[in-house]
Amino acid sequence: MEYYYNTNLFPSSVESYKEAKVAVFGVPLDSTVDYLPGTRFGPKIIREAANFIEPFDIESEKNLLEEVKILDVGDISPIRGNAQETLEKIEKKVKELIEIKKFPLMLGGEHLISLGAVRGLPKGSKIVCFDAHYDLKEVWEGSEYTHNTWLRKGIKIVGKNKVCLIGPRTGDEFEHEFSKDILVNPNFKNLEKFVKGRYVYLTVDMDVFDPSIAPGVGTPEPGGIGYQDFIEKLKMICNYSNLIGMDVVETRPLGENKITEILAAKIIFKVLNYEFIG
Ligand SMILES: [Mn+2]
Repeated sequence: MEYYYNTNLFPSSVESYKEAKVAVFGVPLDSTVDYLPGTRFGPKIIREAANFIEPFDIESEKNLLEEVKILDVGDISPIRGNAQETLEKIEKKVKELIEIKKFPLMLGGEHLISLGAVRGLPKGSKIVCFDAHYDLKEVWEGSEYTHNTWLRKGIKIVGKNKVCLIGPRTGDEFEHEFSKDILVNPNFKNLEKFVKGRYVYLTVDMDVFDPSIAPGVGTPEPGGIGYQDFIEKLKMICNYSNLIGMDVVETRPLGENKITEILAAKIIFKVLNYEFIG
């Protein structure tokens, strides 16, 4: 078995689109407001980190690249200053991949890109969103299309009862009020009930983790979850749902400190292990 290592690409185990089961693509979109810019480099640094970590998984005792047919299909270039066009491109890509039974794995980029993916999901799909923030504002900095507003738009598509938020710990009073109608931080039993047998799209904003283990994010927020806690929930989601796609967003480079992108790559490997190897 040959692997195709190239730090510009996510590690791939097949050469052609036709053979692939998992299609990885990046969307190098930066935050609309440059408080802590750099999420446009997210896809690049996650790909580099993914080439660095071991494809062999001790828990499953399997080599991910031998077991799962992965192909990096490149980037979707965001259109600067034109969120709608960027979202349309993502929607089209996700729809196309799901139709031909491939698993879309999107690397961000700021969290707005997840709205494009949600638009491309089949009817009845649910969303599980790991995030420090509600992302439920109606408008932010004069725009309805930002990382702070995307989930509000997403809920308009899938419905309030089809969204589960894990890890939110900051937001304004209006988001907080709105969030009372959706499933937030469920216990294991309720999370199992929510995902069981359903098509689930998983979106992981890296700021859900505590900044001590994931400092390289667009909007760090103290008091986040740890790796083991995340993994336990992830395992249950993968075991009980029919995972239809995923993204990992909001990673940004911090020079020599590469722990955030290594964590991002690691959790992607874990999802692929739980979902496709078991
Ligand atoms: Mn977010």
